[in-house]
Amino acid sequence: MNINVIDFQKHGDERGMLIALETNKEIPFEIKRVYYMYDTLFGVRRGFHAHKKLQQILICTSGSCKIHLDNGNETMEVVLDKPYQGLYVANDMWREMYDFSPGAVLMVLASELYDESDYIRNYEDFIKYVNGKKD
Ligand code: T46
Repeated sequence: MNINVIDFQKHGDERGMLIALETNKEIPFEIKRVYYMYDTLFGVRRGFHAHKKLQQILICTSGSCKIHLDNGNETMEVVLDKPYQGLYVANDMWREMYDFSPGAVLMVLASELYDESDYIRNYEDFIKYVNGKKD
């Protein structure tokens, strides 16, 4: 599976580090929404859905977590543990997030506003949906 982990440009000096992210520059789409997860406990697994249209960049701005991706044919695990890296997650991709370290913050930049009808929350439905697109 082709996974795109983007290394953002670091602007650092003796005061510390800064990352700047702009629509259609570092981020390959127009950012319409930003949300973030924090206080997710280590044993908790979340996500368990795919999106029909939404594209996202996932950035673990603090601590670490793991992302399980599944395109219906292949799966992959990605560790996010660097605040200067972003994982691009395309549409039609099942995702689960887990192994959040204490204090982890997972920030998400999204290409669309929140829309529950864009979610596929049942794995069998997801497989049918991606297989149906191949016909
Ligand atoms: C995704 C992964 C990485 C809102 O009201 N607005 C929002 O923009 C979002 C994202 C969520 N919510 C509400 C809906 C639920 O009542 O917040 C609650 C938790 O959302 P959800 O269970 O969908 O959270 P996760 O962590 O399973 O998934 C989220 C995103 O929903 C999803 O798009 O790709 O993070």
